[in-house]
Amino acid sequence: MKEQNRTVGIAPYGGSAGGWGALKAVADAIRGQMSVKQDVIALFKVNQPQGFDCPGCAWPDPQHASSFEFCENGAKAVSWEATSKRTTPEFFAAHTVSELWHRNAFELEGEGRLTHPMKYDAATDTYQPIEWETAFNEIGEHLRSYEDPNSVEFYTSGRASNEAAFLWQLFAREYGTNNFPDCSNMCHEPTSVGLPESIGVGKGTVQLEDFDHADLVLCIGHNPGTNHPRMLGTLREVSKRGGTIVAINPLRERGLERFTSPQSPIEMLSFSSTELASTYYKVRVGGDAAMLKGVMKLLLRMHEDALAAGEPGVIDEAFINEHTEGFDALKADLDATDWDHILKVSGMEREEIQHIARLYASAERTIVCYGMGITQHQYGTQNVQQIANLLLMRGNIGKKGAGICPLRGHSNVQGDRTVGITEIPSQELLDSIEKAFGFRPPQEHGHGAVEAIRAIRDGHSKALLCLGGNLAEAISDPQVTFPAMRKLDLVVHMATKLNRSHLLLGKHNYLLPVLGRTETDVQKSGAQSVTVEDSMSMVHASRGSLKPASPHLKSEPALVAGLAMATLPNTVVDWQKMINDYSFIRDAIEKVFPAFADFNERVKQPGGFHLRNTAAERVWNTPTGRAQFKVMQGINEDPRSLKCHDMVLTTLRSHDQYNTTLYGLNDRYRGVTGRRDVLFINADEAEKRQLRVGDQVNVIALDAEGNHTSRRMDNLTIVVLDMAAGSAGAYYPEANVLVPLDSHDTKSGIPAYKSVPIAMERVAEPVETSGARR
Ligand SMILES: Nc1nc2c(c(=O)[nH]1)N[C@H]1C(S)=C(S)[C@@H](COP(=O)(O)OP(=O)(O)OC[C@H]3O[C@@H](n4cnc5c(=O)[nH]c(N)nc54)[C@H](O)[C@@H]3O)O[C@H]1N2
Ligand SMILES: Nc1nc2c(c(=O)[nH]1)N[C@H]1C(S)=C(S)[C@@H](COP(=O)(O)OP(=O)(O)OC[C@H]3O[C@@H](n4cnc5c(=O)[nH]c(N)nc54)[C@H](O)[C@@H]3O)O[C@H]1N2
Ligand SMILES: [Mo]
Repeated sequence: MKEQNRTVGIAPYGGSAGGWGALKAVADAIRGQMSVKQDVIALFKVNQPQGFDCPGCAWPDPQHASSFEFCENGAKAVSWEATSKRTTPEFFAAHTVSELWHRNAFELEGEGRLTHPMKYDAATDTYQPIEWETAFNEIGEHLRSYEDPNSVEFYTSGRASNEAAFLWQLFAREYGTNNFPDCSNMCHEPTSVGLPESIGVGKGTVQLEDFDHADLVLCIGHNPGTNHPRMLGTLREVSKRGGTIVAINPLRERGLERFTSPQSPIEMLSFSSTELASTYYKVRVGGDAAMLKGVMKLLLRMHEDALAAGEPGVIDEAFINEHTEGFDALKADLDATDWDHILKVSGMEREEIQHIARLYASAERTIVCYGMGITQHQYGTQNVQQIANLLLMRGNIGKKGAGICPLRGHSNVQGDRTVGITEIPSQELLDSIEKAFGFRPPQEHGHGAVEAIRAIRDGHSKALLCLGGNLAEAISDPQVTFPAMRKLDLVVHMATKLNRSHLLLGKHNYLLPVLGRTETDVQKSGAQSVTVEDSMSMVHASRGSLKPASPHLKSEPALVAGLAMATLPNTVVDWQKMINDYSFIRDAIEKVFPAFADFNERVKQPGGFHLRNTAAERVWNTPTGRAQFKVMQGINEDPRSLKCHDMVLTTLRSHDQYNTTLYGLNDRYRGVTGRRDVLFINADEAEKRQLRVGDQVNVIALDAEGNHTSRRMDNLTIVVLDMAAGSAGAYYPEANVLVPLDSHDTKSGIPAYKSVPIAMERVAEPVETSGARR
């Protein structure tokens, strides 16, 4: 293959994040996907008090937004849903499922919105239209035929509204199971599991206003320029007012460095930008706990030195004494951790860690933001707890301008959890459901995502019902997952667009189309609103305004209620009443969860209302009533890795994708255009292996001992980026072929998507690839 062909679509990006590039990308998305008239209506209503909640991300909205909040990737998410393209029964009749299986995500979702309820017909190998009533009755019959309710899995993706998710868990629990694999199991589960142990609540403690008062914001392992672009506006304000932002990430992400605000005419016209992160540290993939331990170790030192010199210390002893437990154990652990190990695992210089420690010690108010770079590891839960430790050391929780800020993923993933989507329900939750509805929910815990796949693989689970999402592609290990899915007896998907999970067929398969968030939802009592909860626990209403993509769509709440009524002939729940008027669903939510008191009234306030966060008030909901310093044994994901893994791969989102949905094949800020078949490494690593940009390699996943496994990706093209040594990156979901199902955090079960030890072998005779993979 010719040299110039191999580097096609690879060129460094020189600009800032946002700016004209973002405006152009929005214009392209809108032109390509939807008619101009609708886009204006749609975009202006996104994140407005009377409009719909943007399906893009979970970053909160300023309370009194004067103009609509502009965001490139939000606009893409909206136009993707509001497309005028349709995946009709005629389309399905013309293409067998076997044929569609060979298309990639970009091509499948590119066909547009699903329009009719469909059922798979094995004789023709096609999906065929079916009447709603028939579909409900058949699915109900299948579900009633299983002896053990725990052989059914109820998956939830985080776009479902509070109303839909609440009915979903009610249906599953009345049916008799707590099997709730959900996207949160692959996302912020370490937050949900780790933070309750540390501070008594599994959510972030900050609100948007806190960013107006923070002196220091540490951004660890998240990529706001792509994944929560509206956050760049907040960071820009922090920076403009003189606050310090430090980014800690193996990749130098443009969105964390510089930002041109599309809302600022001056920045736009003068091509200027605001510098965001004043300091950028490239931690090695999986090296965060080591870095955090290094910072904490130095704080202890600085504290002792200060006290010895008769100066005030840097650790908040008064706070620690009054509010916490376990500090001595943490100290002992930090003392026992040696610097060689810290430096080797973090891949950072001691001076760099010292710089972070000094900044932290001198800041009065610190916020730590983090994302998937922290959670998706074998020690994800402990990573989160080390962040909590760091904040507790200086009393940075429950103080204005300070706190912990997990960047949630899907726009309502946090809300779904709040209203009961959990495989490990508390006794309190189960009792409240019993009291409110009069049936006794199953008491034993159910399956999370990885457990669900195992149960399906082993034949214990026979049915999978998915409220949105693309579980088969989102979860690790297609080698195991895909064949497992094909063993199912019943598969039901409720979705807006076609994806590859829908093409993994069991014995009986249904594909049911739903209304999107941008669309009007009219029920007996009139047009309905739903509610969502953002990353900062603000609950607000969302009401669609666009004409539904097809007259045959059902809203998610109506669909769930339809399934429940068809499955449970003796149900004690008045499903129909709640569907006629969603305010009755909110009344029911309020009955089960007292935090939602006066729900229907409070949600009418512009901007919604804030759910109480006890830790933010320094009320610690832990068994002893105190916040806990949690010790992490060891600082490396895998203690053996120092010996055998010289290269660890992390899986990344491009700028042109929403999880498994591909909007396009570009990754503007990382300089990749029209392709995804790439492997990112730094210049030294490339040189060491005598690799140049455009060369091809095969990537082989290693087991814990460093042996080659059968999991591999062939013919990836090398792209050199400014990133940490010993670290490689490839795109999710394609790179899931490298992640074994059993590689996950032992505490939370989250797959270790961001720490895959790999080996590389050079491809001697590079081959032409299509750029996009299946
Ligand atoms: N446009 C768009 N928006 C989205 C999404 C999307 O796909 N597209 N997805 C939504 C969802 S569900 C989620 S969960 C969020 C995800 O948002 P993010 O948390 O930002 O997710 P990622 O892009 O997976 O990775 C984040 C960053 O972690 C860094 N990283 C990788 N490994 C490590 C590590 O070991 N340590 C550290 N410190 N950093 C590391 C990567 O370089 C990357 O910059 O975004 C949400 N918003
Ligand atoms: N290797 C690797 N794997 C990962 C990750 C990673 O960083 N690396 N990230 C993980 C994370 S953080 C997450 S959250 C999961 C994502 O896992 P999921 O949430 O399961 O996946 P999505 O790609 O968001 O789902 C996309 C599909 O949702 C459907 N959909 C879209 N909007 C709606 C709607 O309004 N209603 C309904 N019913 N359906 C809708 C469409 O059919 C679309 O095809 O992936 C995880 N997997
Ligand atoms: Mo996520």
